[in-house]
Amino acid sequence: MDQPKFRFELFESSLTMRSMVGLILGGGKGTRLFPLTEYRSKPAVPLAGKFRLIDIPVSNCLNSGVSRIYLLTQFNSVSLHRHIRDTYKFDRFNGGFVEILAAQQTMEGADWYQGTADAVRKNLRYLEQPGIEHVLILSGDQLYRMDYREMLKTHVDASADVTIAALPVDREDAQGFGIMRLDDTGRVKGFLEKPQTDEDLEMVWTEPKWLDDHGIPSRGRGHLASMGIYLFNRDVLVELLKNSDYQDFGKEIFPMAMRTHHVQVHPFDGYWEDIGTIKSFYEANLALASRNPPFQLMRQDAPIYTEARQLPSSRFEKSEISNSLIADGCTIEEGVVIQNSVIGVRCHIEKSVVIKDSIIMGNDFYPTDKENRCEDEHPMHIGEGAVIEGAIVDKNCQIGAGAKILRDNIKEENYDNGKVTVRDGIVLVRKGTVIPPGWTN
Ligand code: ADQ
Ligand code: ADP
Repeated sequence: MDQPKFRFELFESSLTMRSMVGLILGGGKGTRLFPLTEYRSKPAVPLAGKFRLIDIPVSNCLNSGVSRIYLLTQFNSVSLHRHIRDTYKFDRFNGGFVEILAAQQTMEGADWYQGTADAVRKNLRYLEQPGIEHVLILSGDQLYRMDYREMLKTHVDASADVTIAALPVDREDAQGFGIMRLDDTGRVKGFLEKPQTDEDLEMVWTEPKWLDDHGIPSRGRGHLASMGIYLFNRDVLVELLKNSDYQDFGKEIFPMAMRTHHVQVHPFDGYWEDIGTIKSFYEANLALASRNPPFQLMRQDAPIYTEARQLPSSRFEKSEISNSLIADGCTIEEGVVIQNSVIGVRCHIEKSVVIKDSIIMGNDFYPTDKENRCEDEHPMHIGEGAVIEGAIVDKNCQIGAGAKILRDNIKEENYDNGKVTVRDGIVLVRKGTVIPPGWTN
């Protein structure tokens, strides 16, 4: 008896998702991820050895049935274009696309996007096309898995104009987020972007019991943070943006919208990390390599998509590898020790190298191919006996034999000698850097 009803609901929900457009905020200038964003835009920054940041929100969209996706970016890099082009291919029956909308000179303006709301406003014409009922606005630098169909259900059940996904956080973390105060039905009655004072934090406090009563284990957390994931009725979004010149969703649009419209909360309590800073990016990558990763990359029902590179399996000699992700196309020689690390595609790691608590982004070419060697004939490898600890090594670097890149050798934060820089206590080796044999940071 239940079967036909279930089928009907599925059919109905897939129709509704087809009238939704995903809009991913691909970032300002990406300064907090510098120097990983020195030559590429933030959505193109490599993640977990073989993905790029943009793959997370795009995969969440595709797995939720949202297949029309726009990506807003300030700084448009060739690698982002190439990645989108080579990864997200749709057939004509599906009608899907992932389209990059870069800040550019148009009749409407010649400026960079001034803020998140301004970025969306400058692209309203894509949202005003027929057949779009809902617009899902997402951040491009977060690691989480969410079924947006559940969010749409919350939105429709509450007859809301706008729905914001929210995560319980403690008082200390609350200062870094947009925090909401709710009424008993989950309708947003107060919104403060990054409250700092005790008085402000008190104003947007939610009784943990409310969360527990609504099926979200509060574990004492009394603030509901906006995750930067917004579902708008298309017409409401257009109206809010056209009738104001507000630049920012968190600071301006929501405080206004909750007074004039029905803004509902969609509570969420899964793993969710903002990976917009070097520290959070580093920690999230290493967490993915840990024994019990908080975010599961291996999920048949909700895969994370990325470019299919046609690389062979990695090859190892006798080596000691633990709590690490090793991507495709790598060669790892004898006596290598790799702990708590992420090793990206096409790495060639020579004998007796030690890599701990580090992210090695990998190479765009096979380092062993003679024609791919750089002008000084060093292959893009990690040379024999090199030691790397607490570092992020961007793509296409050559680390000479016996070189040492160690967090214990950091002398000062923000130190920068053009090859190596320090951010949040992590040593960063810039893309394409040649570190000579025996060099020490
Ligand atoms: P923040 O992340 O601090 O807080 P913001 O800097 O506006 O807010 O960034 C939101 C997203 O938009 C990020 O992915 C960012 O890269 C991107 N972005 C920023 N400026 C952009 C621009 N000009 N053009 C295109 N993309 C841009 C927000 C909310 C908070 C919420 C947190 C959750 O304002 O209320 O709690 O996200 O992380
Ligand atoms: P990023 O530094 O952001 O990772 P790149 O611009 O280096 O990105 O591009 C990475 C990918 O593009 C690699 O797969 C590389 O093989 C490929 N690639 C690099 N140069 C070219 C090129 N000229 N034409 C086609 N593909 C290229």
